[in-house]
Amino acid sequence: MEKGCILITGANGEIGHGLIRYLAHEGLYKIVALDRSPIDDYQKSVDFYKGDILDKNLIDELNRKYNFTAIFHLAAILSTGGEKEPLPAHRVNVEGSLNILNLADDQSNRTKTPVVVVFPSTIAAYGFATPEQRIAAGKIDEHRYLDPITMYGINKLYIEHLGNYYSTRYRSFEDTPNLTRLDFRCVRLPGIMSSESLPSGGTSDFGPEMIHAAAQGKPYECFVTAETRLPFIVMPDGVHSLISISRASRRSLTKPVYNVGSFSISAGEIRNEVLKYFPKAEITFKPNPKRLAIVDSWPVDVDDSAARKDWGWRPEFDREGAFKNYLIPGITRRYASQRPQQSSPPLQSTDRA
Ligand code: AKB
Repeated sequence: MEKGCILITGANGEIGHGLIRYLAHEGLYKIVALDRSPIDDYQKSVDFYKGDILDKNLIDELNRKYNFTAIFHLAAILSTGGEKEPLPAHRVNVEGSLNILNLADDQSNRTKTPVVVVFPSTIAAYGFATPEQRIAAGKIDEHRYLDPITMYGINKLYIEHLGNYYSTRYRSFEDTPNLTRLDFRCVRLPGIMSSESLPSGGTSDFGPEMIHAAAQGKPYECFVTAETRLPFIVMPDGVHSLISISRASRRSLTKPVYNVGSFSISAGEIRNEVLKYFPKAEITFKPNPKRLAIVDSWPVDVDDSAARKDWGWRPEFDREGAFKNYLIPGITRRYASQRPQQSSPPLQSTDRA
């Protein structure tokens, strides 16, 4: 049995890449990675399992083989993908999460040490009735407007509650002496922009897609309006938030769920930032009503003062630094070997609703 291990589900997703790189570089833990498709920047220190979060035999095998100190449960079907296939999304987002909570519950009890379960929730857990209401609400805390309109948002909000239940009340009617419960910790992430990968199946994807298209010399047709505003964070800060909450002292955490934020920006402002660095970028707006309705139900900004106060959350990158010091240099390097393809068709998300 391996000790001192960290499990990462959805390891091949955008956050998974960043998290594996960070933890592998630190070299403090054995990393166990699970995904349906192989992780491409395969690292020697990683035990990779190709498989489904819904495969209970596989989850049992992991439970038998390893003692997990922490689990980063990233596997999910995002908002646009979830609207296209709501029932598979429910299975992955809810049943898959339940499998992980049961694994962590079993291990916590077996080893008598609480397994820390880190769950990235999302601004999709919020839901505003109208675009006017979201504008009027401004920067919102963790407790209001929790009426999500997407399968993904509903699933995430439910798992926020279920995780908290597992860590505080689950099995409370059982006559089990010395019950040790798992330690559930959750951050609500805004849209994420990475210089290294493109998201798929999300609705905040217009931000990163616009920048990646410009760096490749491809025209981009944005699926929301220029005025559409969302909170965003860049990948290193997203990873940093998950690592930080996983290591915060339990006593400092006063809430089951914390907002983390960095900057709020409209699609038109992202375009302006992109044009500073890629003046020939061709970015047009052709709103897709279904995807726009999803974004219009999300907050324009988040109040993350509780995370700042309780566990010292601070993003490294503000809006200017995110573009100047992280996104533009990284994306430029990534596509440096490719020639501009001005005649290519506009880059659009494959997950258009
Ligand atoms: C999505 O767009 O679905 C995600 C999210 C905001 O959680 N990026």
